[in-house]
Amino acid sequence: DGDVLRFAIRGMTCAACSARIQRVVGGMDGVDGVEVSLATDTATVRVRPGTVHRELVDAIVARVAQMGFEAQYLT
Ligand code: 9UX
Repeated sequence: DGDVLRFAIRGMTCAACSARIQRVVGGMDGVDGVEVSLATDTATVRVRPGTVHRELVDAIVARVAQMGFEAQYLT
């Protein structure tokens, strides 16, 4: 199965925030699954095999920013 990308997420204050991010990122091309933790301010994204990681990272950072949060890719 695919690789995993991890992000630090800033700006989440309630469980609906994390649920929104999880739903939106979970629907993006190249994403096979996502778990967003309000407790640890992180998102763990499972990548669909064959996806260019760099492009997906950039797309996720931009999409999360559109929602009013900040995602930082954790290497
Ligand atoms: Mo909770 Mo988050 O009322 O954008 S949904 S603060």
